[in-house]
Amino acid sequence: MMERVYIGLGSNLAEPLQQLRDALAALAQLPDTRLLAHSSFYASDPLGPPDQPRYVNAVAALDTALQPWTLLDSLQRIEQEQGRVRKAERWGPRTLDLDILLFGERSIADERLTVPHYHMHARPFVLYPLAELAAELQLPDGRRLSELLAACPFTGLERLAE
Ligand code: ROI
Repeated sequence: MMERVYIGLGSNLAEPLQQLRDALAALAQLPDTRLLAHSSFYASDPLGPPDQPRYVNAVAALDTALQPWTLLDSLQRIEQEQGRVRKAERWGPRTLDLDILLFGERSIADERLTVPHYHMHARPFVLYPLAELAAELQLPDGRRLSELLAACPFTGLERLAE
C-alpha cells in the first residue's frame, strides 16, 4: 500500500538552495517511493534566534510503501550525508532539515516521531508551500489547511523565482 507523505525541507547554511535541490534528488532515489512533486522554493525569516541567516524552505510530496520509521531513518541519513551536524543550540542554523509533516491519515506520537509535525500548524514556511501541492488538504484531526492558512499571515516569506 502506498501512502501520501509530505516532507518539509529547510536549510540556512552552505548554499541552502543547492542543499534543497540535492535533498530532492536524494528523495527521488528512495526505495519503494515515488517523488511526486515539490513546491516552489521560499526564502524565510528564521524562526528562533534572529542572529542566523534566512532559510530556504520547500515541501515535497511522496508516495511511499515505507513505514514511517524507515522513512525517518532515510531522511536522517540524507541529512547526515549533506553535512548536518546536530548542535546544542536549540533552533540554531542547519545545513539541512527534513521533517515528516504528514504521513497518510496517520497520527503518530512515539519517542522518535510526532506526525503531524507538531509545529506545522502555524509556520508560514510550511503551510504556504504545502498549499501549492494540496490546497484541499485536511489534517487527521479534521482541520483544513485553508483554515490554518487563514490564521497564518504570509509574513517573512518570499517566493523565489525558479
Ligand atoms: N526557520 C525558518 N524560517 N525555516 C526553517 O526551516 C526553520 N527550521 C527550524 C528553526 C530553527 C525552528 N527555524 C526555522 O528548525
